[in-house]
Amino acid sequence: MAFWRSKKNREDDALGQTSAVPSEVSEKQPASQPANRSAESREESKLPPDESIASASSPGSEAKPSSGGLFSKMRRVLSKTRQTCRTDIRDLFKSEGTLVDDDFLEELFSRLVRTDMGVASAEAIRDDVATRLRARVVSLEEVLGTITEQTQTMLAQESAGIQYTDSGPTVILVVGVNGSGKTTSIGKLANFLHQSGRKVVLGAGDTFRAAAVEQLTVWAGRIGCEIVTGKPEADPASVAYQTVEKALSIGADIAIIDTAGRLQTQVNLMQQLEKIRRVVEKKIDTAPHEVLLVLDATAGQNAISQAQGFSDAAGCTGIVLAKLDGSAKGGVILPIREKFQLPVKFVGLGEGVDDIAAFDAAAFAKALFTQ
Ligand SMILES: Nc1nc2c(ncn2[C@@H]2O[C@H](COP(=O)(O)OP(=O)(O)OP(=O)(O)O)[C@@H](O)[C@H]2O)c(=O)[nH]1
Ligand SMILES: [Mg+2]
Repeated sequence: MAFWRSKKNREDDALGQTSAVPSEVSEKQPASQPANRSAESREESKLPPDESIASASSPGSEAKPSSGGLFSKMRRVLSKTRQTCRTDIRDLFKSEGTLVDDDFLEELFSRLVRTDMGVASAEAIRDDVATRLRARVVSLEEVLGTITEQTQTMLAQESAGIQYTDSGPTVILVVGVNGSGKTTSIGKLANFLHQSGRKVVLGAGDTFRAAAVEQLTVWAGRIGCEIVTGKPEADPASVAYQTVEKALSIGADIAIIDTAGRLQTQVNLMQQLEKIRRVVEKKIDTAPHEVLLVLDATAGQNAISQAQGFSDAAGCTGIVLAKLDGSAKGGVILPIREKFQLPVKFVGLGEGVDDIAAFDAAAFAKALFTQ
């Protein structure tokens, strides 16, 4: 898709003061594939499943988020949300068609709210249906077509892809609450960028858990990209610094830095993110070029409260909505788009290496409501 290759200057982001350069960082070449890992240790370290990783390099796999593949994949992962929607809305229709009156509109509204799209979005869709179809006898397909169009309008956004720098490595910081899907999303994104010919360096900035470093190391090994790891409990900012340094020294196109999960209410940890930003900026004054907030789609409306604190505190530039495949709450993307100025850049469609797609409003709206 075109935007993967577009190079736009990022918007200026106010960062704090610079700080001392941290130490205690080691650099590693990509790790070789760990052999015969037990299911138990895989669970503990949240390693990606073997079969999905194996498909990463298999020719013909859907490694690239192309529009055609994207739509069918999106349709598949949104099936839970779509089933809820369609079944609920279909119940409002008689075989010969149904009159769009106040009762119908109120029923439609309450059924839309069940997709976790939130009251404001459901109201907007209901009002659009009222404007266009009131007092007419309509079919299910006609109403769904109207809803799809309105949803697409509401999801429309200007920028979708990564904002690449004009020169030097593009630095991407990945943040979010615990378990939202950060490390997995990094692995999938890194794989896609690597496959599209970009040189990628990963930074294992979650130094709290040894398993977190191992998880990212496995991804790097399988993808075949470089990774920078710190000693256990090293300062995450030092890992971030060394990751950017490594990216500069080897002429990498992209550096993606993982961070530990945190809540925006954890002041120390949020300050740590600030420090990471400052040290990264010390190396490249326009970095980080992207701060991606990973949200868990299965959290539904809770994902929004997660986003609210983070988007300001961490200076986020975009959202990755992970775990859409497991969610019947795909509608949550509507209030996310409505409440935040942040574009949704990627959606996570599963745990496999190919299960990430660039967000496409039209495909998403269609996959939510059409058959
Ligand atoms: N089904 C599905 N599972 C996902 C997706 N993304 C991540 N997961 C799973 O969600 C769990 C947590 O993912 P991680 O990537 O470890 O999440 P994290 O945010 O890095 O977690 P912490 O580092 O502990 O904060 C793992 O079991 C992943 O396999 C997705 O798009 N779909
Ligand atoms: Mg992680």
